[in-house]
Amino acid sequence: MERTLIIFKPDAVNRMLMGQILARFEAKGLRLAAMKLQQSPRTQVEKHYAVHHGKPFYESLVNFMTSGPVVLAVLEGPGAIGVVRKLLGATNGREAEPGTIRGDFGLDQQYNLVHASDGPDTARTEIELFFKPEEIVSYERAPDRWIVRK
Ligand code: 3AN
Repeated sequence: MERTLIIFKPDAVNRMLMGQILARFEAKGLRLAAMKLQQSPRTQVEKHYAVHHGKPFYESLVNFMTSGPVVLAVLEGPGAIGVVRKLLGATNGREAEPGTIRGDFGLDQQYNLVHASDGPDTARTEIELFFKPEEIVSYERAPDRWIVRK
């Protein structure tokens, strides 16, 4: 089962949109494998956004992501990485299609509510960066057999 890391960014927490966003992931059939609230240490956020180091928005992005608590989660399901990216929509809320999370709830490029891994390699490294193996739970929900045909 494919797993992806998502982060409810400080704007999602402060705008009290997490419940509505999580409801969309749940309604799609994705399953939570882990979830926690934390105030992220700067070093961890710097590692997470290492690919953006040196870009003009890097400093501001790290400041934003450490400005308040975030909620980290691992979602799983067939094709979860691509499915979640599609549900989120384009990075900039002004360009994201209506019907997507960013398209429906956002107007900004930095305040774009949720981060999600963009590929299998990043998903693996991001899950390892934010979660200990024992924090990830494998289980089945009763309706799972009606969500994905075995
Ligand atoms: P995504 O979150 O859609 O994967 P990335 O990986 O290109 O987007 O960018 C990571 C984060 O950096 C974005 N979520 C956004 O918060 C921020 N970001 C990207 N480009 C810009 C930009 N031009 N100005 C401000 N922030 C940006």
